[in-house]
Amino acid sequence: RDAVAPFNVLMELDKGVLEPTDHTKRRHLSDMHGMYLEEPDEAAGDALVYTVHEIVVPESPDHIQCSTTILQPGRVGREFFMTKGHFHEVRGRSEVYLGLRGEGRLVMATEGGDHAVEHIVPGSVSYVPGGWAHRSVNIGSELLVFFAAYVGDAGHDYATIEDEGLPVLLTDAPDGPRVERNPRY
Ligand code: PAN
Ligand code: ZN
Repeated sequence: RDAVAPFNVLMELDKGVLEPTDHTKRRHLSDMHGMYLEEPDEAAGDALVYTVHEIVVPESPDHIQCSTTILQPGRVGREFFMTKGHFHEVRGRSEVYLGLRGEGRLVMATEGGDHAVEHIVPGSVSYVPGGWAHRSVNIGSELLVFFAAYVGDAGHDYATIEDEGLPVLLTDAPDGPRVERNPRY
């Protein structure tokens, strides 16, 4: 068993910043090449899309990985800024998302092509069962911030959905955010 002493981390609820944080990763438009239907405008440069702050614990099923994600508002073509999205490498591993700020959607899908879309708002608790790929989308005009906790050895498989994406897209339509079939899926 990996011994970890009890500890506390403080979160700035509206910013998602963890203090102390063990590890921070940033994803820019260039990290998401080919994941949006359209190529980003050159004027957008290499904009920051999201930041993840992680609490690092051993990658074992005895532990629970915790992180916060801060998704910037923005669009590429008609699609809202989103995370890359992934299956867990160990397919059966589940995850919980707690919404803290902003307005988003959590798009989930199985390898068989079933899909589900849930809301992320302050106070929303979303349960992502094992076997469901998941991607979060910021449909608002401010930051989207959420906390995630998942089984320690889950791992991340980005490759499976990298090329085709998920069955549906979240687009900015004149009457509001729209869930559209993904033509590439
Ligand atoms: C989340 C995600 C985080 C970033 O902590 O890892 O929101 O999204 P991507 O990992 O798809 O880039 C989670 O689902 N962890 O398992
Ligand atoms: Zn996950």
